[in-house]
Amino acid sequence: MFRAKRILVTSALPYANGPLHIGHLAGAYISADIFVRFMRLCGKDVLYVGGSDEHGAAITIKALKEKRTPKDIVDQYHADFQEAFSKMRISFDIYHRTSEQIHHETSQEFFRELYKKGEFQELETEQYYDTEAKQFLADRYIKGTCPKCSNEDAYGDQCENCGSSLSPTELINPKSTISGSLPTLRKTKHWYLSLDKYEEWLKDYIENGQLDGKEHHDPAEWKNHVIGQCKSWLDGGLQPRSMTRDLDWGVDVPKEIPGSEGKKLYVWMDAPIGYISATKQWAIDNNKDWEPYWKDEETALIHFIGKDNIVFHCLTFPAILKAHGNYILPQNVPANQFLNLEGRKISTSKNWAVWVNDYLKDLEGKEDELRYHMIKIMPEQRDSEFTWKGFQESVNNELVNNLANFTNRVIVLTNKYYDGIVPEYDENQGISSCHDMDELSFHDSELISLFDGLSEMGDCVRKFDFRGALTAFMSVSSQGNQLLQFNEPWKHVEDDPELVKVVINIGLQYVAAISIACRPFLPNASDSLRVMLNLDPIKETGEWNEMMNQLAEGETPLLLAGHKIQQAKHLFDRIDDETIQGQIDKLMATSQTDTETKSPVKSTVQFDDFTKLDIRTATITAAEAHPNADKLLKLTVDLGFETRTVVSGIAEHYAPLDIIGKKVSLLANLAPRKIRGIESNGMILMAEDDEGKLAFISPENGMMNGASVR
Ligand code: B3M
Ligand code: ZN
Repeated sequence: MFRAKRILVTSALPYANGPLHIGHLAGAYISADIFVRFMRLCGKDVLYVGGSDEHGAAITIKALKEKRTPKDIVDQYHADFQEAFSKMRISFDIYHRTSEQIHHETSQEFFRELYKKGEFQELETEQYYDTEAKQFLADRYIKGTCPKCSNEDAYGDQCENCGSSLSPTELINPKSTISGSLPTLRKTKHWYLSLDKYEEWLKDYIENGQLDGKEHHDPAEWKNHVIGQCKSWLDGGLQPRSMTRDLDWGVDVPKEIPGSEGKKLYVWMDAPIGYISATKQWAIDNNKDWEPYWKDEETALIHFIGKDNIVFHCLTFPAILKAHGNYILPQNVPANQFLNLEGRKISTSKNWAVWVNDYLKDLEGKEDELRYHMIKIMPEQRDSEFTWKGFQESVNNELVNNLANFTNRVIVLTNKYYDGIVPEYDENQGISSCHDMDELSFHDSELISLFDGLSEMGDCVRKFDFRGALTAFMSVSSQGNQLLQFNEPWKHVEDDPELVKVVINIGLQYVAAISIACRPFLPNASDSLRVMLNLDPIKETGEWNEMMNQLAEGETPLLLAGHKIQQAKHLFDRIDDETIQGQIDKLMATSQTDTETKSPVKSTVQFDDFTKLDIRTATITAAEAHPNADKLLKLTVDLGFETRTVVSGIAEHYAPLDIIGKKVSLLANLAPRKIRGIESNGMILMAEDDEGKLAFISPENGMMNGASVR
């Protein structure tokens, strides 16, 4: 697939209605940035576009609340985003905005074309209307109870608690978010895209990677959770979706279309087209042609997004592109899942978040450190969690103790022993290395390990496995450290100077490779290492390929003997407990816990009622996915005196392999029940917080299985 002639990469356009938090970064930006930097290092023609999503109810509601104009709001947050992205070194080729005229024109052209082709059904329906505010209530203008999960704060278009997509009339107890009043129904006319017409075509695209009978991509390369979400939409059947709204902020429905007055494009109609208008603007600014990026089949289009945007990028936008005609479709949509923070869901309204611009002020100069930890915990396949302690451990144990320790030792020793000149070494130094490739010289065999480590990293990036890529990269640094530990050059500089020369020479080749390989993850460290090595800064124009060729051929080293390097400078510093505690305190002090959502204590029971429950300690000895249900696991638990099968609804929270061996409490005398075809004998007790986070009720270590809990 990456034989494609050119690659067009997009990151979701964030709504310009509030600052960026680390969840945004983990979702769609750091991942995309790793990918584009790596592809540039491979010499690919890659264009990376992004921008602010400045339309939609998210913006106008914020404006209403703060008694400001929407324009004022989007100007503020657009500037905010630009600052955050540039400091975090997210390397967009263009960071655009949907309020630009070129975007209005481009999305209107799409609407016009679809209209001309008869892709829309004009439907008059009854929609909620706020008589006080004199406004129709679409999307976020209306709140109510989710019919699926009973969350009381579900929006008219989506429930953020369970992820269901909703329409306002499905909400229980609908309320206007403008006035809080009970809405009334009123007739209005809108243009609906017949998504149902594309259902079979989309199925073929998503499930088989086929477009109009031709192979388009290999669905095995897509993430399971992305395909899974699309399939569940497709299985539910696609409905026509309204592509317009009664609003006064957004892209106008083209004037010449009868009935267009007061109508705006639905934000999810215009926002993805923002990728196209950004490309057009980039082409104007750089005197290039935009069309090959969107219309040539030799372009691979990749969308980086969070999981809440999957349906729009995998189903709606492809249908819009298809309906328009002449556009390519996404080759892959490597969406990430959600990042939680210190045990809870990130929440803007409760201020439970790490705001990127706050981080950049409080921990100035530690941008790479944040990138590193976010990659390490990136929610690629399932939700993951950011904790400040985890962040500190990553920095101190990995960036400082492994990476900086290695590069620093090599650079310091080179300066100390050889005045900073890369030492010449004796080819025939056959000192045993940690690897048993005795037919090769020590130097060559070490460089082969280096090559292998880097190849592994590259393979992972190409598969969108960025956590794996980071692990492979850090193993290269560990190998370097082992080289030093094993040969202890500092002990042998007098008694075996030839050994020391070859060890330092290898170490320097490693550091030179690291200065390139760290680029996608740690761009600042890459710049610093290049200065220390007295090499040109990385321009991301094919340096990876050049390096891999050099290593494969084994003829030209990455750093030539005789080259003079500079002094070492600290690459990373330890983060102390005080800094971390400061951040934890700040989070706790500024967040609001919502006491209303705490479930009230149930009515009183008598002791006799309680003693009817037979709760026992047990150990999970086997766990596997339930063959007939995504949310369930089939567990085998050992009670000491017997083993049992228990079906438990925890598959979305725990991977089977992670819970084998777990001590648990089991309600042992619950009546057996068949759950999706498997008989369950008992119930594992779990604690569940307001955010739906689960934890086992585990007896302390050492307690035997089968003990009574009372
Ligand atoms: N603005 C939703 C979001 O920020 C939306 C993405 C648009 S991508 C075209 O999550
Ligand atoms: Zn819900």
